Amino acid sequence: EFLLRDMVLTKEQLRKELPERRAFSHKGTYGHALILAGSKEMTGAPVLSASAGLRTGCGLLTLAVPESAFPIVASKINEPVFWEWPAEEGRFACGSHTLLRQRIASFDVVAIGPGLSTWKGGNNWLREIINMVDVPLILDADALNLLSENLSILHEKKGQIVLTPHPGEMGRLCGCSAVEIERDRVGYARSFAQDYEVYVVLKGTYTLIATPNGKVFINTTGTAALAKGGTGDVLTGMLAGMLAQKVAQDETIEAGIQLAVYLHGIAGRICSEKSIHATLAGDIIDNIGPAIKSLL
Ligand code: B4P
Ligand code: MG
Repeated sequence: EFLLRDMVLTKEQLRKELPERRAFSHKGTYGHALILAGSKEMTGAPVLSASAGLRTGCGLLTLAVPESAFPIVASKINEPVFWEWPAEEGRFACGSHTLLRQRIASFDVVAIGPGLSTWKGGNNWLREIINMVDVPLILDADALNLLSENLSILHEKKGQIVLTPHPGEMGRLCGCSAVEIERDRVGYARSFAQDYEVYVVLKGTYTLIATPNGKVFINTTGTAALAKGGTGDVLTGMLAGMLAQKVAQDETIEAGIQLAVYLHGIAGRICSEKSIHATLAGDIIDNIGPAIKSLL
């Protein structure tokens, strides 16, 4: 029981980790996040992730989308810098990493996955990125599905990697069903994180954070208001926004991951006060501010 209490994330511990907002600062102080998301059919996910990232406090956010999705995505959101990525059949084209290689040094964190879709050769596309990115790299949604085809590309990583699977995606990564994952959430998350030396954020009613060195933390702030499409994309954006600030301030990322997961749950709880049924992913974004404020 003592051990369990140690693993639960608390407000007292996390409020100390909240990035400071200083009077003498500018957008460069708070980091630059890059999010690669979207496809011709999925134009909502990039918008959710990018807004969530900016609301979480990063100074600058670049949103890369396939050019086929660009006009729709850009018409929905004003704040990111847009990057039209060459497209093939409506999604990110393979062999189009040259520009990323040139610009990679300007980002503090990279997130990939929401609304990406999957395609033949996608694992190789992802592999090139894993080989290139030396700042924290967040993989979610279809990036996890592409990864499942060949997990060994994780061994080629240059920087820290954060995976954010729900139990279905975790099952695909581990070669078993979501039901089996749910029977031993701590066990699966811990061994995967240790075997591949990555952070695993295993989502669910009590989201777990497993670290490369075998620690596991439990978040209890979630709510069934979050059980709706798009809330995972919001979490990915929040992680990117928070880690950008941590990296820009030369801090380690573990507490940043914890903060993002904790605040996502609190934002959900604030929404649930109005209605646990009617909450939309966009409402979670609108309540990131109040969630942060509740920590101060
Ligand atoms: P996808 O179709 O891949 O759904 P998605 O696009 O990833 O949705 P989204 O990004 O919005 O939500 P996500 O789950 O990432 O997969 C859906 C399928 O996955 C389901 O049909 C199911 O088969 C499987 N699956 C997903 N969750 C499962 C679970 N818990 N148990 C068994 N199978 C599951 O992110 C949702 C966010 O909301 C997370 O942060 C999560 O922690 C939070 N959340 C959801 N319900 C919550 C609850 N009751 N309490 C607290 N937090 C909750
Ligand atoms: Mg998801």
